[in-house]
Amino acid sequence: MWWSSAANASSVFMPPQGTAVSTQIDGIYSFLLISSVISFIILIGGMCWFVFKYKRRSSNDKTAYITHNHTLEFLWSFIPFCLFMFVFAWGWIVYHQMRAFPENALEVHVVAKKWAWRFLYKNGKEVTAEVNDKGEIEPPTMVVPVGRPVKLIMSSEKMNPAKNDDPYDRPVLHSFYIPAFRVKQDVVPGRFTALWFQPEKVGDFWVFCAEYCGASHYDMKARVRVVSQDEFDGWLTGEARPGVVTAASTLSPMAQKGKQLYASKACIGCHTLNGSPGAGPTFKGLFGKTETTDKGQVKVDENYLRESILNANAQIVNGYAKGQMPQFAGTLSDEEVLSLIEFIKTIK
Ligand code: HEC
Ligand SMILES: [Cu+2]
Repeated sequence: MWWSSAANASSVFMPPQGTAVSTQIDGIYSFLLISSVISFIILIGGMCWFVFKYKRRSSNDKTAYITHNHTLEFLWSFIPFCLFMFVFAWGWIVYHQMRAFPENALEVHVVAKKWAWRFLYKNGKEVTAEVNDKGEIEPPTMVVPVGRPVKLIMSSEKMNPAKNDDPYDRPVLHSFYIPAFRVKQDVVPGRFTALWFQPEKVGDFWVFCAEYCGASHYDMKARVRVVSQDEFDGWLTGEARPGVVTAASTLSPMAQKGKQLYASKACIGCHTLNGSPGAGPTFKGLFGKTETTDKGQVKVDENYLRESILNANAQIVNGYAKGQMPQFAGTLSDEEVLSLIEFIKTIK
């Protein structure tokens, strides 16, 4: 299945179980599914059978005078009641485990914005989406050690946290979901929420944003990479970033810097490099083309790019909405804007 392609696929309905709690959750779900199917068969099957068996066959048929039956009424209330209480208690126990945070957990901070995840480790290591040497976007990859509890402390921030007076730039609700671990938690602006899991399988697992009211949550992909403790320690203190080979770049140092800003300033969440539209227009072939905006036709040159980056709402590209892109005036230096422009020029 496509959603489990990041790890070894196994189950038909759900991705492989990457944590101990996923076995328990799948147990509850299977129980609910199977008991619902059985109830359905008894109820609907019984109904059909009664319709057939007690069909009025002639005008002499009289309905028996039945007012009630204590035993039956007690049973059809008490049996479902026991079933529901059983499911409630079972769910309570598992939920309680999921909310009891182990003391020795490795803590990782998760910061969401429109439309990307960022992972921060205590030693200052930061993971964002990146552009690999093939020019493709690599989703941010959170690396964690196997067999050890991990606690995520999550928050949602503005696209442009340094700037306060942009009316369009508001943090939004997200939902952090790792299907293979069976854990999901809302990420709420203005407060911290938390989540923990203990990965039991080495491998790569997808992270999705399961919040669907908003333009591009569907596109907020990330990965959890579960590795051995040794490999984790080496990664945490080392320079290497997942998916990015830092060797021989053909970009000029300035464009190289622009490429980093493209990832770190969240442009990556809205502007693709491969021609497909995201929340904003793609950067592919942008420089030099003629763009149609609400102010008419414009040739895309350095000045147009500068204006588009610093004051996005000065002109709106056809087919896109005003107020989606934050204003970067006051948060990007001239040199940073130049670097971004140099980078955009290289995306042919
Ligand atoms: C939340 C999404 C979002 C983010 C983040 C974002 N943009 Fe945009 N951007 C848009 C949208 C939507 C448009 C089209 C509407 C408009 O013209 O304002 C756009 C337009 C542009 C354009 C004009 C494109 C064209 O086809 O004419 C440029 C250049 C641009 N953005 C650069 C950037 C850069 C550089 C960054 C990061 C520093 C960035 N954007 C961050 C959403 C975003
Ligand atoms: Cu989201």
